[in-house]
Amino acid sequence: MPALVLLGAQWGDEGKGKATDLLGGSVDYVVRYQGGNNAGHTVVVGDQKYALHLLPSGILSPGCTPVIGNGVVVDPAVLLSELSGLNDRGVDTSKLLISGNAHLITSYNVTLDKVTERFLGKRKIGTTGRGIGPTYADKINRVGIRVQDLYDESILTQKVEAALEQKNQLLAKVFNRRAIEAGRVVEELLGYGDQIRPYVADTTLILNDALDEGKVVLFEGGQGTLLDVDHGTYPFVTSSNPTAGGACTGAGVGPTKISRVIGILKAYTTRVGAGPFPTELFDEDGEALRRIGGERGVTTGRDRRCGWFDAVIARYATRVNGLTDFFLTKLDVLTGWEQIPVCVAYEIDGERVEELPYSQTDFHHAKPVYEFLPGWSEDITKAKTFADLPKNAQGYVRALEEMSGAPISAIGVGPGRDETIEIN
Ligand code: 2SA
Ligand code: GDP
Ligand code: MG
Repeated sequence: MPALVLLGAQWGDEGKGKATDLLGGSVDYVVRYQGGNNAGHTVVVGDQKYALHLLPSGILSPGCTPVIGNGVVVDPAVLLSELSGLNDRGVDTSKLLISGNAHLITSYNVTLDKVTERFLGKRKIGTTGRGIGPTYADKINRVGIRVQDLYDESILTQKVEAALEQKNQLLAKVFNRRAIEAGRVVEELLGYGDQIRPYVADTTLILNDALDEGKVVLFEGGQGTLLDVDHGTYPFVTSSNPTAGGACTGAGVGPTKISRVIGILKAYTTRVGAGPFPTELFDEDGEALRRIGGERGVTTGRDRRCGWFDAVIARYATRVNGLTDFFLTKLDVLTGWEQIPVCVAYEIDGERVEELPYSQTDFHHAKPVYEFLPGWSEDITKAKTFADLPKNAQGYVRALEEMSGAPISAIGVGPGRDETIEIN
């Protein structure tokens, strides 16, 4: 098993943090390949709960080297505070590696993210306000600041000045804001340089060498398939590629090295931020899923929108990621419903549609076609094997597997590391 990818099959928050942590003991490297501190991964180890935003979840596994790849955007202040928070709790973070090619989230990009959302009003995306979009925009516009720039003051100054030239005009003319002084930004960034330096490395070289030596590398996605800037519900997406291909570009590893792509799939659906969501519930069932599932943003504290399982989305995730298998999470949250609706297709303008429509207009008009599966009332949180699950819970898992296009190899029945059923 040379390299594997673990990613969100829906709109994020499927439980990737727990799944990565679970595999952490058997892999040598865990690599973040996209996104930044917009992510929020919760990992429960014994009675300890960790909320990670920027760092790979593998940082909690002592034998594992955590890596922040070139495709990630790094807020240096958040990085340092997350590291010191873990150090204070006794977690060794000294093995962390950060790509010198990763882009930095600067304070002006955090400002721009926030003022743009305010400016958009009703049309806003509902971003996390962490500067993600503007930082990726700078990268594509070739005015981004990279981690390696922290070590050449003259280059850093030129780049910050170039980046601010247009932005200051925009801030003044559109957002009615004061200009940002390049000198101050440079000073702030240089202040982080020395503290980050021990971690900075040529991560692409290290990862490829490790793979050549037979080491196991796990790529950990942030967000999810439908938040992908190419394959998601654009424009209501994040500005990177959480889908499997992102692991190659975001870490500098070729697709021939990847032999397994695991989709993390929640037993129902959630979404944070704006955008279409066909199975969204606005009734007491939605409220109950939110309450029982603890569906609240790990980064922003926003309530997550909740709805029933959507097999059209799961099939789409199988297709665009080439998924080999799924981890089904939060099955325990569904305990207690007499019957559980599952969306098997959409009705769009009077027609039944089995595949996710590529047209944004069609997706906005999609109404779920439900099948109703029998529920269960027994507590499943202590189940250790598939056979321990009540018959109807087994039936629910098998039905989802059938509809989603890839086998389910593990089932989450609680947030803890050991609350997982593995299926061979
Ligand atoms: P951004 O900030 O530019 O990436 O926002 C763009 C859209 O992407 C969504 N997004 C997320 N959706 C789910 N979970 C995310 N991480 C946090 C969590 C979210 C939180 O784990 O709970 O705490 O709010 C995440 N990050 C980005 C975002 O809602 C926008 O729709
Ligand atoms: P991520 O962004 O995909 O890592 O997911 P989050 O951490 O944002 O949200 C998933 C939440 O579900 C976290 O609070 C996890 O502790 C929790 N969780 C993960 N798997 C399970 C499970 O199988 N059952 C229950 N009840 N909670 C789970
Ligand atoms: Mg999350």
